[in-house]
Amino acid sequence: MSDKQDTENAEVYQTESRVEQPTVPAAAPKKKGFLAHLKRFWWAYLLVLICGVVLAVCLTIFVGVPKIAQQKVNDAKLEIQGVNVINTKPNSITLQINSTITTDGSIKANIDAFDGVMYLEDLPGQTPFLNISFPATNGDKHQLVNISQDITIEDHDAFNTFNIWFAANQTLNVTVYGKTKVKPSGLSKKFGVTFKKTINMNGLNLFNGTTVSDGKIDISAKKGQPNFKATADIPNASYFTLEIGNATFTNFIDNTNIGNLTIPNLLLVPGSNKVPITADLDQVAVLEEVQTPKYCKTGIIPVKLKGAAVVNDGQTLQYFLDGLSANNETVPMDIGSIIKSSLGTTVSCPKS
Ligand SMILES: *[C@@H]1O[C@H](CO)[C@@H](O)[C@H](O)[C@H]1NC(C)=O
Ligand SMILES: *[C@@H]1O[C@H](CO)[C@@H](O)[C@H](O)[C@H]1NC(C)=O
Ligand SMILES: *[C@@H]1O[C@H](CO)[C@@H](O)[C@H](O)[C@H]1NC(C)=O
Ligand SMILES: *[C@@H]1O[C@H](CO)[C@@H](O)[C@H](O)[C@H]1NC(C)=O
Ligand SMILES: *[C@@H]1O[C@H](CO)[C@@H](O)[C@H](O)[C@H]1NC(C)=O
Ligand SMILES: *[C@@H]1O[C@H](CO)[C@@H](O)[C@H](O)[C@H]1NC(C)=O
Ligand SMILES: *[C@@H]1O[C@H](CO)[C@@H](O)[C@H](O)[C@H]1NC(C)=O
Ligand SMILES: *[C@@H]1O[C@H](CO)[C@@H](O)[C@H](O)[C@H]1NC(C)=O
Ligand SMILES: *[C@@H]1O[C@H](CO)[C@@H](O)[C@H](O)[C@H]1NC(C)=O
Ligand SMILES: CC(=O)N[C@H]1CO[C@H](CO)[C@@H](O)[C@@H]1O
Repeated sequence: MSDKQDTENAEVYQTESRVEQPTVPAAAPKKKGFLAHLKRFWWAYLLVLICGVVLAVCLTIFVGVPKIAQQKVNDAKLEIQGVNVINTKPNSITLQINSTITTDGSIKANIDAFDGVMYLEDLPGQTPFLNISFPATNGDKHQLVNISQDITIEDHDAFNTFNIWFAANQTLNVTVYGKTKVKPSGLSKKFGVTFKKTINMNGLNLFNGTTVSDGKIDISAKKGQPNFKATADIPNASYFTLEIGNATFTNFIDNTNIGNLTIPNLLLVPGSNKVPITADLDQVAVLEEVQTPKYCKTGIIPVKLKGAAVVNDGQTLQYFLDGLSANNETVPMDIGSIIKSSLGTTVSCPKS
């Protein structure tokens, strides 16, 4: 029995001693024991300290720095000064963007070039309509980022839809999204960050505010020749320059088709666009309409324009055509005055 106990005790002791070897002389006075312990195991503490410092540095670099880098990218402001959409072809465009990126400049860091997509923020699905290559930048306070590239339109539906929104809406939200890498100066490592900026931009607002002046009717025009000439002043509240080409619109007074109107070689620039227009109008229909009780008093008719054809260098540009035909643009035309100055007759109201 006692034999067995001894064995058990021995076993227990052995187990304990294996685990708590460093504290075995715990029976000795505490202070002395600790010093002795320190003397013997200083290297372990040093190791722990070094590991701690290394860990802290690692955490800062691998967790803190990426977080800060992402925060700085999030805080950066992207502003666009101008966009040119030129060399417009059915399947490609040349896109030029003048933009600035503003940061607080507190971190010096190089940001890699990256491919970003653009999509309509407020259209569910957020399908990209364009891919753009963004150049490498640094963390400077104020940077010019000018881009010029030939872009293939890969998703025609998405690009057509963007053009419909851009033509119709007063404002629209476009998001630029991409993944890139940031290299803070002084560190050799690069960290992945997400670049996502939503830009609230002005659309064309269906050319609201367009005016038509100097209208002249040519009654001697042969059939198929334009019988109406005028100057249109088309406002472009956006910062886009668009190479549209020959744009033809079907004109309506209420639901009556009164013929076609063409704006040749339309290059729409920001601000005011004074362009010549020609039209092949159904003069009988126009005369009938202007004499109805609705319009005869003022002679001013809100003419509705719906895109019928957009042709640039012989090719149809479906995306602009969609933009100009999805909604009617309404332009008030002083038909009464045009008739008076061209034909010398005054529009009269029907006698009742
Ligand atoms: C960018 O700025 C340059 C110089 O002012 C100008 O010539 C060019 O048309 C601008 N491009 C765009 C897209 O605004
Ligand atoms: C870049 O765009 C800015 C306008 O944002 C313009 O002042 C500058 O001249 C442009 N630079 C080049 C090289 O086109
Ligand atoms: C953008 O590029 C990616 C990969 O190159 C491609 O899968 C995607 O369809 C492109 N999107 C658009 C809208 O062009
Ligand atoms: C923008 O215009 C499109 C097409 O007319 C319309 O469906 C959409 O609701 C508009 N979106 C906003 C946010 O105004
Ligand atoms: C765009 O975003 C802004 C700010 O997030 C919001 O106020 C606005 O309603 C959005 N839609 C349009 C069409 O501007
Ligand atoms: C169109 O412009 C007129 C003034 O030119 C303005 O009163 C009206 O609110 C505008 N409509 C839209 C939808 O912006
Ligand atoms: C444009 O006006 C015509 C003629 O009134 C009409 O038939 C057509 O539905 C209108 N289109 C839209 C999108 O309102
Ligand atoms: C108007 O133009 C369209 C497209 O060019 C054409 O299909 C249509 O026949 C024209 N309509 C009239 C009345 O000239
Ligand atoms: C517009 O049409 C006219 C006459 O058909 C043509 O000479 C001209 O080249 C066209 N312009 C464009 C930009 O396609
Ligand atoms: C009438 C109109 O909306 N005009 C605007 C056209 O665009 C420029 C800027 O690109 C604005 O300053 C105008 O107010």
